[in-house]
Amino acid sequence: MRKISLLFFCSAALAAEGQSQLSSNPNIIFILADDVGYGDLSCYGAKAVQTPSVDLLAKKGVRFTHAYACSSTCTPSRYGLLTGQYPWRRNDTGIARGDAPMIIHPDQTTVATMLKNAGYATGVVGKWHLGLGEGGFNRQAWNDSIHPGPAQIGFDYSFIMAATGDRVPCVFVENQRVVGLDRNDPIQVSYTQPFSGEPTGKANPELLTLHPSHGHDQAIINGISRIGYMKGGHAALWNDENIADTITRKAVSFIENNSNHPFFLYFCTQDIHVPRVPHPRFRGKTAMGSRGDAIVEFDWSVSQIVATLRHLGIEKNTLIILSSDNGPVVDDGYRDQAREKLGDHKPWGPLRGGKYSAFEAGTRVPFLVSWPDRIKPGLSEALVSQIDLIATLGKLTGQVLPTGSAPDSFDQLDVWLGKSSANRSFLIEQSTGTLSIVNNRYKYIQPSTGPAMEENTDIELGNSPIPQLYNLKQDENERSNLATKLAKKVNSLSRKLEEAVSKP
Ligand code: NG6
Ligand code: CA
Repeated sequence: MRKISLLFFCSAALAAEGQSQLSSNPNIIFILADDVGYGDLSCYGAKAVQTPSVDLLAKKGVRFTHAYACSSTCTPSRYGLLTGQYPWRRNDTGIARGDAPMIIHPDQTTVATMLKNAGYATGVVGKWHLGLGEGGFNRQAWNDSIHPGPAQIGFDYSFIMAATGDRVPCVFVENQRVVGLDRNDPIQVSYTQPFSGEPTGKANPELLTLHPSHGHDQAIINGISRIGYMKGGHAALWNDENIADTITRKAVSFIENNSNHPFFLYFCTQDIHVPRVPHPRFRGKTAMGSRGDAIVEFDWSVSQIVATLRHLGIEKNTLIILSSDNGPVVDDGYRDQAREKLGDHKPWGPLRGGKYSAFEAGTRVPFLVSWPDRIKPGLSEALVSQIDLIATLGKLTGQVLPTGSAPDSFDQLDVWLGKSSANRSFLIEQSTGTLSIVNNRYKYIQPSTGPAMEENTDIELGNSPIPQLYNLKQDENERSNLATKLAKKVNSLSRKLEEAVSKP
């Protein structure tokens, strides 16, 4: 009898504790822009485009100057962000095709599974690009329920673009079913062969309203040729100029539907990835053409999220993290005048390189953390990485991660909330060609045989057959290779990198 009542007492106490932990937990929104560079936002120095809503988050929160994405392209960057495992620990995390199988395994712990366990309502809206279902021609269930998908890695709700704006299928997928599909017009997708009778950008350039500059000459959807071939699904096709409106509306609805208990929203914009087709109301808002206008559209999406929180009275207890998945690119495959109209604007800010690159602009990205109830506004120069999202939010919500999960993620809560300026002890950057390690403001780039320059995008990739060492404190633009002069430093950093690669 005594035993039973004791047990009852304990579980009631635990439940009460869980409850109070939960009710004091903030809502969490991670806003992830696509290809927005270190210098693309006015709070990071841009003059040719104004981003007042993003700037307000920076003003109310902590703005980081040394924050990194896990990789200089999208799929690996997002893989690291959600799992806390560096993407290069696996060999299947490169830029995913639109018919790629789901890359994160359902048995992996993600930020979403962890927060779901903590009692959060979890949702993902926008660009996914992490593979879906079983993948492959004739195996992917585009016309049925697609498994596995976001629900299998912790997201209660999902409204996503399967891959990217420039890859087929050009449809939205809500809770793992294609939205608006007409059963009589099934979707077929192939990344190897065109469908006979279907026009392509290569064969039918006369049908295009936006022409490719490189690649992107396969299926034509809305007058824009894409990567991959697609047939059918006409009623389900998205309208490019409405993507920001559609996904922002879905993000807002998710917040409204979950405003009475803690929620986690992972909101990934298509802006400012190619093809850049901002809604007509944003056209001409900058002198930079569609790339600049897409930044204004991104800022608008942010304004809608914040206005919704304010309207619902939950702005103060909502933690917003805003960042980008990789560095900037000007011409990423379409003749959209981005290069011609760039003017003095520097998407990479004071950094060298860009998307795809081992130089800093590849992975050093804007990073803002705002939580009006708890954060004292400020600027932080601390070395931080998106890889730490899961451990940091685990600490915030009192979650213990299962052994073996998120091996590269460390709790940085005090730093992210601006209470500490301690640097992460070291971090690893991944480019399309090599790995680099940053430690105590020195950066070592591992030798690699890839090209120094990507001609199409006009980006310096940072590949070199000889070791590179830069002092980022004195030489942020990575001009002076100190590898010969500081051979000891090269040795210690290359050893540190090898150690980290061989065992997490
Ligand atoms: C590249 C595409 C580029 C973009 C990128 C992925 C070509 C020539 N280039 O292969 O346009 O789609 O992949 O971008 O096809 S990311 O931001 O999703 O990583
Ligand atoms: Ca990207």
